[in-house]
Amino acid sequence: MANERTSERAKEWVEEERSFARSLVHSFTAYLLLGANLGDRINTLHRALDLIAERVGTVVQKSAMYETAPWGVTDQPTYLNQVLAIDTALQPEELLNQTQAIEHELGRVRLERWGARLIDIDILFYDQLILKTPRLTIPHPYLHQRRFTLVPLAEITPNLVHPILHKTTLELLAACTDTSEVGVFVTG
Ligand code: A4P
Ligand code: MG
Repeated sequence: MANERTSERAKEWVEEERSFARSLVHSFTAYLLLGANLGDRINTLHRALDLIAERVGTVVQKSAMYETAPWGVTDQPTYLNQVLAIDTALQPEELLNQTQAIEHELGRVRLERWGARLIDIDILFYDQLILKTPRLTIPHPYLHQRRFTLVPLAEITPNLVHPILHKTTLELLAACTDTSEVGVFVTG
């Protein structure tokens, strides 16, 4: 009993230390899209969120989980998608390193582009940064073409302005010609 209390207190200290350390460094707001269409999709999204909170930064907002028709390669199972807003001190490339490590840890195997996967984590925005390197394009180049991204994004940040297209998430959604089905996922 006493041991449990001590270890609970130790965990609280670690968390306090972490948030203090974060408060000393400048943090950035990044939006991440999680997608899963194989295996136990709900559990995978929960685990991804936990690992992101542990290694990437504070999860400040999360959308509902959405059940979405596959986009690109349509002959594959439906996806669960979710968007997270995180405060992170990581630089963009470090953020990608972490999200890719989490994908690997959760069993992601890269097979076909746009094909079925246990987990995919895309970086949608990183503050108002515009970046194009061989490894990383920010904002995500397809985000404005996909309802499975725009609908959950609009739920948590309808007025965020795209730094290249100069439109809010809601305006991008209104202009989006994608008609694939996207609905809030209801369990049971
Ligand atoms: N990369 C460049 N920019 C980024 C970024 N902003 N975020 C590079 C993340 N990665 C970025 O990605 C390929 C490479 O993109 C990475 O090595 C990274 O250096 P990947 O995840 O290995 O391959 P992929 O996901 O098959 O290709 P791609 O082009 O990233 O596809 P998307 O855009 O991720 O689309 N339908 C529904 N309903 N829901 C989905 O979630 N997802 C996809 C995949 C297709 N259809 C879908 C969904
Ligand atoms: Mg991807």
